[in-house]
Amino acid sequence: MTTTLSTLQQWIDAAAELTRPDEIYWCDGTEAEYRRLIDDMQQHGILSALDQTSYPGCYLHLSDPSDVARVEHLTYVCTADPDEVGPNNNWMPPADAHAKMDALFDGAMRGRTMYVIPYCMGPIDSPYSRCGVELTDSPYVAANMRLMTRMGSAALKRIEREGRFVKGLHSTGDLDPERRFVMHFPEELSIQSFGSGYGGNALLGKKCHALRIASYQARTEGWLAEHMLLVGVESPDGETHYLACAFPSACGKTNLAMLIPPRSLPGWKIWTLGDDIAWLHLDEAGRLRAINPESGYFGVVPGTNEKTNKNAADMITHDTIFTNVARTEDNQPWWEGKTGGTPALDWRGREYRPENGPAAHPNSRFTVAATNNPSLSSLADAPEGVPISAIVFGGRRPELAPLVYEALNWRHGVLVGASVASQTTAAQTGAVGVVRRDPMAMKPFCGYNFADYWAHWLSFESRTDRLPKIFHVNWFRQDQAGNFLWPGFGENLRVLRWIIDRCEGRIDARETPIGLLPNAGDIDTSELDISAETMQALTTIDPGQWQTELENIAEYLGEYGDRVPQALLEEHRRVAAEIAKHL
Ligand code: GTP
Ligand code: SPV
Ligand code: MN
Repeated sequence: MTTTLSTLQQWIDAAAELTRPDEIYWCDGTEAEYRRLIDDMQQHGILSALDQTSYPGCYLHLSDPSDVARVEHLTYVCTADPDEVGPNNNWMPPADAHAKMDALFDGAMRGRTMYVIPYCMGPIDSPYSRCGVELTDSPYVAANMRLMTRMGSAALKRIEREGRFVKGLHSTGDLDPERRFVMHFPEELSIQSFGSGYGGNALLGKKCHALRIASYQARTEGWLAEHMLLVGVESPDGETHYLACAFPSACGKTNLAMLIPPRSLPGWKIWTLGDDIAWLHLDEAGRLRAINPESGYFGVVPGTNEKTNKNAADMITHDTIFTNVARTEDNQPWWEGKTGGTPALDWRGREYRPENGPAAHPNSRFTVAATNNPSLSSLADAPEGVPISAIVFGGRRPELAPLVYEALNWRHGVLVGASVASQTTAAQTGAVGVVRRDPMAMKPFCGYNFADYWAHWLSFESRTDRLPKIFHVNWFRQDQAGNFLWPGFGENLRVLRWIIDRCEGRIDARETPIGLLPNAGDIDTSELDISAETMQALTTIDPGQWQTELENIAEYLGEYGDRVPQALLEEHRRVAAEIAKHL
């Protein structure tokens, strides 16, 4: 296979000239090709088959122990003007970055195959979708891209028709952490990633394209590319609301997107549109609509079981690539939080010993096609996407943030989003459990200056009067002993119900300085083992703590200097003044 698009062919020729692969292979996206990739990787020791009787079509990949998460400190956005990327990104002049990357890529694919992966982010016939081509020397990346994106001939056809695509060049190199970079060139619509084979560093359609490059494009084109799950919540009456929820990495998006309603809420149904990324556009009627650019899930494995998330547990029993989980004696995958089994080999392939730490890496992942998901929405491929009733922000806050609150209006909601903070997780290298600001859950993913990004969010207010309501949730409040106050998982539907009732104007709320909170008793806790005091703790605020929080937020916004929109600062002053009245 080659292409009729000369710009594509020329770019591939130039990349091959630089990287010197032995062979160039064009991915067509067929099942047969996927099988060949899997067989090939097994022969080369990149994948091993798990027990095919209990886990048919499941394989295990163990990555280099230094290469198990995104590397934010090695991720750059390279634009002509450094101010354009802001304090939220690492910046390098494009020419310097190219020189650095050219040196790394020089001859890097010798002895390897270069896979040409044309992909479409979003339904293949959606006007909102965007395409890219990833060139990689990793068959693991090729197989994962097949599960995660609409990859192959159909995408290539669209690329040839449109003549426009994001260029992604990737090589695992020698996996030397000193020679590892993920570079974005939004002005050139290109990405170059070297030295990592892991998830968000290597599957370039995901965070690199669908968030960093797409957010940059979305700003000039008037839409939003967000780190959000997309879920449909159907009531027993058959009324479905679509929610777009932005939680930082490893903070519950996949789980909420495929939640199983608790037995005490019969008749409710959950339909998954997406678990990680949403692209939002205003439609002609002024409603915000969303598509999921992905078509598969790269999800956190630890903690997945029949109780927390039966849909995910079921979905990963077949046709799944596991990365960095442990194995039992009889070659079944194993992870912390799995029901049954004991680990024999850990995620590094060593005999499991508790003193070496967890058996599965805390950021071990599953890759599956969305079609594995029992709760996949029938609208997952709808070119027009789904209309959004509510935007929900959230994070891991052991204290302070209540279970749920509603912003007073869009502008206040943008402040709530810009103020998101969360404990860091194993999804990125570095310390875990440190609360950091993660505005709109986009700290690692916004491809331009956050100050401009907040202005862009605010600008939607003047474009339509049909914007969704904005909420904030926190499933992660803890008591002194570190136990979660809220049961979470399926029970989160109780909170979604309140959110939907608010959207429909069916229920009152209590005005507080930080926004609208549920009245006592309005979050249904029937059949839950939760005390009135705990619910009280989850649905009240401590003005003293919030005063400190507002000071911290002001300090954070201050890092963005004069570029921060005045409207955001005014909103901050208004909330701070409200809190001061309650001290
Ligand atoms: P990324 O793929 O990194 O973007 O993560 P995500 O936001 O999709 O997170 P995910 O749903 O995979 O959850 C991450 C971890 O949080 C898992 O170990 C879950 O078991 C745990 N988790 C998810 N939802 C809840 C919840 O409601 N309560 C509690 N206590 N833990 C949760
Ligand atoms: C995240 O870290 O938010 C993920 C996993 O979804 S990765 O693809 O590695 O970015
Ligand atoms: Mn994510």
